[in-house]
Amino acid sequence: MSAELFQKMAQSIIDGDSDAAVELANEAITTGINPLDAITMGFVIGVNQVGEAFACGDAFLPELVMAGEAMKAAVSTLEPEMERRGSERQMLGKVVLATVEGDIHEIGKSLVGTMLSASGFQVYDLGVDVSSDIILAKTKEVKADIVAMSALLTTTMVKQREVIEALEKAGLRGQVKVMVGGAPVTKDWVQKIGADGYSEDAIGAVAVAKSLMGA
Ligand code: B1M
Repeated sequence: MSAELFQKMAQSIIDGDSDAAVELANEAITTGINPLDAITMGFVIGVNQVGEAFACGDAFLPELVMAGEAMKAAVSTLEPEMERRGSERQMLGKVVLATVEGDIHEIGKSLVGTMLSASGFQVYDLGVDVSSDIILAKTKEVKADIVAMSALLTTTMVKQREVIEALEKAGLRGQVKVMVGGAPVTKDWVQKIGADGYSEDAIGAVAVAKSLMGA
């Protein structure tokens, strides 16, 4: 039963059909399916398929855009339920979150933000295409414990290093942990840029953030 629903979810993204995606997300909520399962076992399968087709030249930018819009609509529909299910309510720490400069991919970053706030972190989501200056200013302003950066492009990953360098220059690196993520981010990259942690997905991001806080 769920398998069929997951398949329909993937298909709604492949079709770029935001209305169907929202309807299926609502169906997941009413039937008690874990919203994160709906995302990872349903909608993400579709968006990955469109991404692969785009990489091979079998799909074009309009399809990528429509898939992205449908994915965003589905995740936004599921977000309140993810927040509602978050059981831990104590404040674990302050996180400044952003997709780095030059990069407008927001879905994975927002998912990480939702999971972190559902798990008890206070999240300051600065959005996408955020410069190191803005990240630095917000880090200072809120006295963040963690700076969390997403990058989906091999060309924008370098901005993660730029932010770490800016934190060092401002004398803040000793007071703040840095975690990074996004499809092209690897363990090697994390070591190379001197970040404190990374994760391949949103659930892992919560575990990493907690361990960085010593929780
Ligand atoms: Co773009 N795009 N895109 N895109 N897009 C990719 C990333 C790409 C791999 C597609 C491909 O070619 N196969 C490719 C990058 C290639 C590369 O750099 N090697 C690509 C490209 C080339 C581009 C453009 C350059 C296309 C163009 O214009 N010619 C352009 C770039 C624009 C820019 O940013 N300047 C572009 C644009 C877009 C859209 C706007 C159309 C749209 C985004 C819409 C939006 O976000 N509102 C889009 C989409 C949808 C994708 C794919 C298909 C899906 C991304 C996504 O949302 N995944 C993507 C291919 C793919 O990844 N399969 C692709 C679902 C999401 C839940 O996963 O974001 O990976 P993800 O996040 C995960 C993990 O990575 C991790 O947890 C999340 C949840 O599990 N994670 C973290 C993410 N951040 C984290 C942070 C953490 C920890 C974990 O700690 C801080």
